[in-house]
Amino acid sequence: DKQPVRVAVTGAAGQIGYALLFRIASGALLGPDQPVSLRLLEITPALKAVEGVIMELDDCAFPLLHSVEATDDANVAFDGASVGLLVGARPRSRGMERADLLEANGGIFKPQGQAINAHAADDIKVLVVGNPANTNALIAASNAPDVPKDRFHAMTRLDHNRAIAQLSKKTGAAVKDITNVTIWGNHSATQYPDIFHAKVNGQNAAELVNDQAWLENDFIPTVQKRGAAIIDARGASSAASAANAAIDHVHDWVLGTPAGDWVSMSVPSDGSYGVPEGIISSFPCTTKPGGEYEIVQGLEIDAFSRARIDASANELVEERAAIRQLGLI
Ligand code: NAX
Repeated sequence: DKQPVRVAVTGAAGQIGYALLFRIASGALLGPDQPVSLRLLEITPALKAVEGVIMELDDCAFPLLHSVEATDDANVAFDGASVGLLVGARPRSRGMERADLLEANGGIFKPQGQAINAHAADDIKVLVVGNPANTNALIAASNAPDVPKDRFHAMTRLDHNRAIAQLSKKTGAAVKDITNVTIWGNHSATQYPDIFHAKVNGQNAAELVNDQAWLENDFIPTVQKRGAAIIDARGASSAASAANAAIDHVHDWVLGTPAGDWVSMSVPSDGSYGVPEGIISSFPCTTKPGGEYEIVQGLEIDAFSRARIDASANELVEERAAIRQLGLI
């Protein structure tokens, strides 16, 4: 029998946490034969709510759930963890400037990076979901100097899945027949969903659609602003779809992407495609079982895509300058 893998989840009492934990415990994250041990991190006032979630996890009697523990101490939560899902973050409140938002999140992701550095397992893989996810991931990575930088990712898989869904609606093709979609840049309204390399039943998606007006005025803004549309309709931000995307990201990171396809992951830039080195930006990535990923190389980028990739990367460069100024990295 396999030894349990320890998975740390922050913000466990939140709405994404509630959609995420049951799927991790069911085997959707690491596979149907891999037992998991959950460590749930929350702020002290939310620990009681977490106890309620643990009662429900118990009541599912998941065969793969080896143990669950809740704590308000990051050093305990990340102790021995091989996977860290960093979901809890400080949301932007009314009138909050970007610097205030980054500073408030620095107060969360700096100590969590330090705790990961000191206590996580050697094979730790971290996915940051809490916004501003890309820059929060950079704060955590920068405060974990002994952990390889490529173990810190931010989530743009929800955007990737949203792009596939929109393309499926437009073309009438099944989701399973759509491959090679890419999200470039930041998980923000500047992100660039790219269908110029995407395929629908093996055919180039942009050529098949052949509708520049739809691309510019419908597809791209719909994907960029989908989070706001869901808040508007549901009265709360995306939770189940965000949890699903987090499962997809880590599942594929650990278990590999299908041959011929890729996924969008925000990873530390190595300068590929002219994206400034060091920022955590979204790229098309392939993975192999065991946890290595590679940025797909050699895609042709035309002027339309170039301008959009640059705009989103520039936003990340500005956020990096702001967290440097605040002494967070
Ligand atoms: P909730 O407000 O429901 O839950 C967040 C939880 O985090 C709360 O229970 C809070 O007590 C906890 N928390 C706060 N500080 C903490 C700390 N220092 N340590 C541990 N826990 C802490 O938010 P939810 O809807 O679950 O969203 C969580 C985050 O995901 C938000 O930052 C949100 O913006 C972000 N999202 C990111 C997405 C992405 O694609 N990258 C999409 C969905 C979502 O908007």
